[in-house]
Amino acid sequence: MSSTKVERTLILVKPDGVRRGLVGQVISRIESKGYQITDLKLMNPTRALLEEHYAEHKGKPFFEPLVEFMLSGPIVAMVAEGERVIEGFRSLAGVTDPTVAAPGTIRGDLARDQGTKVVQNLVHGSDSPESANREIAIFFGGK
Ligand code: DAT
Ligand code: MG
Repeated sequence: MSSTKVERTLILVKPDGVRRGLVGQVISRIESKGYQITDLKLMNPTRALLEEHYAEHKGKPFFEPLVEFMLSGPIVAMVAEGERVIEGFRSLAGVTDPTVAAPGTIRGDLARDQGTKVVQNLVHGSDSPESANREIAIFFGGK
């Protein structure tokens, strides 16, 4: 807890969040927490980009539904910066399953089980410094 190392994380508002007009709420929560958004774009990612981003899930039963879902509409990609922002944003987002994500979190307040093969949970946040570097390069490396 005494660490003060500045980190960067990749945050995505997934197609469900953009479709439902929740981009502002997500950004507001990030800014209200005190993190700085240093990069931001609305985009239509390619299948190749998404397969690279979600490479760790290749072979899992939800991989193809996940990629299809992520291709179903525009997403917003951003980089947020701050001390322990990787852990901090995952805390703001809540756990993966929105049904049990704590009230007060983005997923807990704004998402629920939709009965689909892939969990639709509004946002992505990198889970480690290694993932963050890799994912930021995928989404913003060639800008
Ligand atoms: P997170 O997004 O919380 O880091 P993850 O990296 O394990 O979760 O999975 C990526 C996404 O895939 C997740 O946001 C929703 C979906 N997903 C994960 N596990 C799933 C499962 N068991 N069934 C359906 N979809 C799942
Ligand atoms: Mg993940």
